[in-house]
Amino acid sequence: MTSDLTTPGPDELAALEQLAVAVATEAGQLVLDRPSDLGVAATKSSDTDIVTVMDQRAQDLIRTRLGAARPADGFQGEEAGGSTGDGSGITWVVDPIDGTVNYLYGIPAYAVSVAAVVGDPTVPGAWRPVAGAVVGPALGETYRARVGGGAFRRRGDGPETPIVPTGCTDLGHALIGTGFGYEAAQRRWAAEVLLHVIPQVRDIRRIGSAALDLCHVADGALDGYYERGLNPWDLAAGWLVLTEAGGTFIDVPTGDLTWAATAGIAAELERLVTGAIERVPPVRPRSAPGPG
Ligand code: LIP
Repeated sequence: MTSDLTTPGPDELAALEQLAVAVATEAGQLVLDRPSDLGVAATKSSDTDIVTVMDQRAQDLIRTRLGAARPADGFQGEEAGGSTGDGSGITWVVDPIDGTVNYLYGIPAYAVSVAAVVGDPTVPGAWRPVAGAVVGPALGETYRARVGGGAFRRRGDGPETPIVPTGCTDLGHALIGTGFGYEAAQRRWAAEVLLHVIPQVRDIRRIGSAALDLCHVADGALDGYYERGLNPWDLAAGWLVLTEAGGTFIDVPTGDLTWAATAGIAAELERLVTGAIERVPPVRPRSAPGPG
């Protein structure tokens, strides 16, 4: 994959965004028809890191559509099977169902996340999104963004509206999202960090989809979010929706930590989370991200 971080021109950006919305919407309709006998088809990093047949079917659909439209692009999906592409400078980073556990349990907080990125998404810190979409089919929500184009949300058949984060400037009144990961040691670590965070904020929400968490900071449903151990496909599209909405996004590749916030509390949240992490014994390094 290329190391070129050049942003495509405005016409290509608009086309990439439109394609991301189209394939995420189609995949969202596919997974919305949730089989009554849905079960766990496989596990990955742990026996609670699950894959359903719908994760793979949705990724196969997205990859087929993107390959037909832009055959020279690379592809990196959460499920098995990626490609480096043929020199277009664009790689699609896709989570076919972000919030898979919610999907398995019939909880509507899950989303299809599709992002076009430049650079190399297999190398932390060496890539960035330039267009993307997050579609929550059970929530009837579609978020879209492209570099320089702003961030928008459509709910159901309603009008598409521009989105902005809250004006929160006091961390003690901030609603903060987070997550805990799939490995027991990682969840214990995250819970111990949370013990230091939760008394200092309004409250915590654990939605279970990083893509939706990031979009909810972008549209003001959350004031901030942090999580450790996310993969590129969890955050690629939500990252761009957030920054194009005017939010602050920080992905610390070395620390494997992601956080997002409305600008008024971003520095405070970073200090709080960093301070909490310094007070908690480190967890063994997470295995490097990779499909499968
Ligand atoms: C999920 C993330 C969530 C995190 C979960 C899991 P998946 O992605 O969106 O924020 O807490 O551990 O990583 O596995 O459902 O695509």
